[in-house]
Amino acid sequence: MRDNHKNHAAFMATVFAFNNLELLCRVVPWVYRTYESRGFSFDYFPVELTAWQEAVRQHLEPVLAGPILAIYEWMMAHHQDWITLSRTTTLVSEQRAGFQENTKAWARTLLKGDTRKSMELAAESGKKSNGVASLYLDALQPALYRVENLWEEGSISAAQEHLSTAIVSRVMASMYDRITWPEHVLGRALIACTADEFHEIGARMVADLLEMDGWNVTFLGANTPEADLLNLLASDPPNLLGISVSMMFNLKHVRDLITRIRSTPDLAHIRILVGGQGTAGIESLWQATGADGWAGNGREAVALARQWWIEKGER
Ligand code: B12
Repeated sequence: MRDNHKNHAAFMATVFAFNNLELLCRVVPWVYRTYESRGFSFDYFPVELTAWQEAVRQHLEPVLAGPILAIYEWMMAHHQDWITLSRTTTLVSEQRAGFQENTKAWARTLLKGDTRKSMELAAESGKKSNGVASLYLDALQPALYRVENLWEEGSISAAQEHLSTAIVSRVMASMYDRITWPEHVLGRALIACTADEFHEIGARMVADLLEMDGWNVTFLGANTPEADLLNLLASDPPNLLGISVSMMFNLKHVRDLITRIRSTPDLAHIRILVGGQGTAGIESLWQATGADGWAGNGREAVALARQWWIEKGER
């Protein structure tokens, strides 16, 4: 609960910083649903929101508190609507999740903790042409989204979700060894997750797929502190920076980072691509981060990066 309140503060700060109420409309029904599936009464929310209002009143000057309190009032006035939406919508639609015929089977294998079978299935896929991309994007990604649905409903535990992710990481590491890597015919790319962002599998898929397309890739993984990332960029600026963000409360980090990069003359030329579930579904969101472009999945990321590289060569 303490983490969730910390996340609430960071999330509301993002809503205000981006001045984007659509964010609330996506996330509040999800919060209602996940809490209810874990045994909370919906009556909890008016109590929680009243407590937040009280905190805002206590800690902020009235002139600053006023607009914030108005948003909390609006959220409370729509309590019944949030309940309805929590029962009728999902954060990631089945269509966007890209569920395939084999998704349930993969999710079952992951949830059972069957590492060997996962490795065998992956090795089979890897032999086909475009097999690695297909394994990542048409099998593992939808399977993890499916795991998410089950976690959200309260049908599986956090431990089972961790188990699935751990197997996916091991499968990806095993594929890395099997890939025939092309020459580095394109530029240098650096892929990172923002500070406080612990979801790294999607970014890692993007990193591997870019490398398979001929980029010379550096992958930093989860939770990269902003100052350290800026130092690394300054020491050897790449042509392309990919930033991954899954949690919407981390969007502010993305915007702050990009603002700093743009205001540093030696880095201002870097093309910046953003992606991850925290940027998906609301176009104005990624645009407000100041990035040059957005891609919804690994294939789109590779296509856009290549297009940028070709455009650059033509200039
Ligand atoms: C595994 C997982 C975790 C693991 C991550 C471990 C790891 N090593 O990565 C751990 C346990 C750390 C975790 C923690 C949390 N998680 Co989590 N997690 C997931 C889960 C089940 C899978 C994530 C994943 O790997 N997906 C598969 C990848 C391949 O998909 P992807 O990330 O979308 O990536 C693709 C695209 O988005 C895009 N892309 C991604 N990055 C980039 C970057 C660029 C540059 C580009 C162009 C494209 C791009 O391309 C990728 C490949 O096609 C998701 C469910 C889901 N829908 O994904 C929840 C999920 C993301 N988590 C969620 C939550 C709530 C949390 C926690 C807050 C839980 C908690 N109470 O502690 C914390 C937050 C931690 C933090 N500060 O970051 C929610 C977010 C909901 C929301 N409101 O936004 C989700 C959606 C689950 C849910 N439905 O409730 N989580």
